[in-house]
Amino acid sequence: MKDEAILEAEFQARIDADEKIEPKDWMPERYRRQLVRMMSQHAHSEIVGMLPEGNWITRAPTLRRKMALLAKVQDEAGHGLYLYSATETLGVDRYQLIRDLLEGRAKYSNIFNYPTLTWADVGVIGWFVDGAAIVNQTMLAKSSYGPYARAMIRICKEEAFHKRQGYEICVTLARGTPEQRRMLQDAINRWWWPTLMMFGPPDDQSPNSAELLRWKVKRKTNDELRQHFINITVPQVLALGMAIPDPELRYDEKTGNWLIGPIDWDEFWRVIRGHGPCNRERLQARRKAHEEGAWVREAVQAYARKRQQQAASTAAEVSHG
Ligand code: FAQ
Repeated sequence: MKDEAILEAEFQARIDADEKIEPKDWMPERYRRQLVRMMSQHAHSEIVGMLPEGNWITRAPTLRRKMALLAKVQDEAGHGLYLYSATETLGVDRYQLIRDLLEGRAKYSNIFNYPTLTWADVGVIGWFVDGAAIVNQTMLAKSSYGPYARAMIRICKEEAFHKRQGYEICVTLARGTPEQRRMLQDAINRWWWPTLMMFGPPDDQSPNSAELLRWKVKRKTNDELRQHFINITVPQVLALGMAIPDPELRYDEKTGNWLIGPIDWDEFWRVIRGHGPCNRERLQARRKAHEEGAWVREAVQAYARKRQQQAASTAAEVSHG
């Protein structure tokens, strides 16, 4: 049996050589736990993330919009399932993770604790929230843990469709009546700052980043990804003739960055500790869905047991016959 320190050095050498770590490979317990934390939070975010937009499926303005929104919300459910499956490769049980969520012990993205007040919110979520998710997840597709990186590749392809459906809604509203433009601007004003918070606290207040960067789970820091998103998104907002709700926003010729005013980090910590505008409502909706889905889980388990019994009796017949 090799010494733990040697195993760790070999593990780090594999990471440094950009090798992927696979489920059966040796890994430090801390690496495994960090991945379970991050991937399960991500899975929960996808599932809770269905709720704000799901709220608008019955009120979409046209059949085409309804079909696109339905497909998007179903994709988010799929992302949650890939991510719970990927997390299970680390030796945890998804039902335990889901219990942690439903009992209020697990985190999920801050962004899904805000309400969707108008149809413009659906457009802005696709554009900003999926846009931010793409920036973050394109990097995670290069993460050192194989199952997570592979899940991200497919998820990012679907997020790209989501972002386009959102931006297209916003283009339509921006070219519409003064009332539609006002509605769009109001949604931009409400979603801009919480979207910037999605990238996590500033680097000097991010306890997990250093370790995750060393293990190449994260490939860029929270602030680097946030800045990249800002640089992509500000010109898109301006191209629609809309405003960014930040009086301090300015372009820095030297670095080519759009610089923003201060983010209200107190709001972020409040929201992720359970005191955002919709935290209670979101968890109640998930608990209700979980209870109402109990019969489906029981039926699936009964079917699986029946198939196992059939397979066992067929095997017994073959060995006797
Ligand atoms: N929300 O040390 P760090 C989507 C927590 S998917 C809530 O910087 P880390 C698709 C963090 O957990 C959106 N909590 O943490 C979609 C930690 O607490 P802990 C989800 C947050 O892990 C679109 C503490 O703060 N995406 O949108 C947040 O190094 C539309 C200290 O933070 C992912 O999960 C936050 N925003 O970096 C779906 C991507 N940020 O656990 C539906 C994967 C930080 O120590 C509709 N995750 N915290 O108690 C990541 O990339 C990273 O985990 C970060 C945080 C960047 C989120």
